[in-house]
Amino acid sequence: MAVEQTLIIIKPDGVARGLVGEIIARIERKGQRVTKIKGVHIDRALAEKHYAEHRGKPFYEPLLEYITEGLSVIAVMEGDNAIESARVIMGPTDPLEATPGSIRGGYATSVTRNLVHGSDSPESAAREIALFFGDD
Ligand code: DAT
Ligand code: MG
Repeated sequence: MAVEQTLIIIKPDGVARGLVGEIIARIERKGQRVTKIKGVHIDRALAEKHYAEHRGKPFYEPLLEYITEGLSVIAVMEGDNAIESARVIMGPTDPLEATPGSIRGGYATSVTRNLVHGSDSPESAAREIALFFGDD
């Protein structure tokens, strides 16, 4: 097992709906621990950097509008296999394909508004942690 760090974002509707504690707790119960956490209203420039790989895709503009619509909570979480472990708890990208026991499957209804982000690889995690916490 590898100890990893992953970047978790509770997206704006998750914060607005009061699901921050629930989402963090679900990932904690799987075995991860919070090492850094803060609230950020992500602006357009930061969103473009975070989602650079999706530029030009049909869902890119709605995705940027969504992620910039209000306060997000950004956390670094750490533990054994943190990256894949958090994504198992989150469920697949489309909440309608996610099992009800997952965060997305249980609490979200649309692929655009899928509540939570988790890094997808060690390289993404390092890039995203530097992007959101590099100046702290
Ligand atoms: P994930 O967030 O599961 O890593 P991703 O990196 O492929 O998924 O996409 C980033 C976000 O973009 C995703 O959380 C929601 C949105 N998205 C992806 N595919 C989409 C689609 N087919 N339609 C609408 N939004 C989509
Ligand atoms: Mg992704």
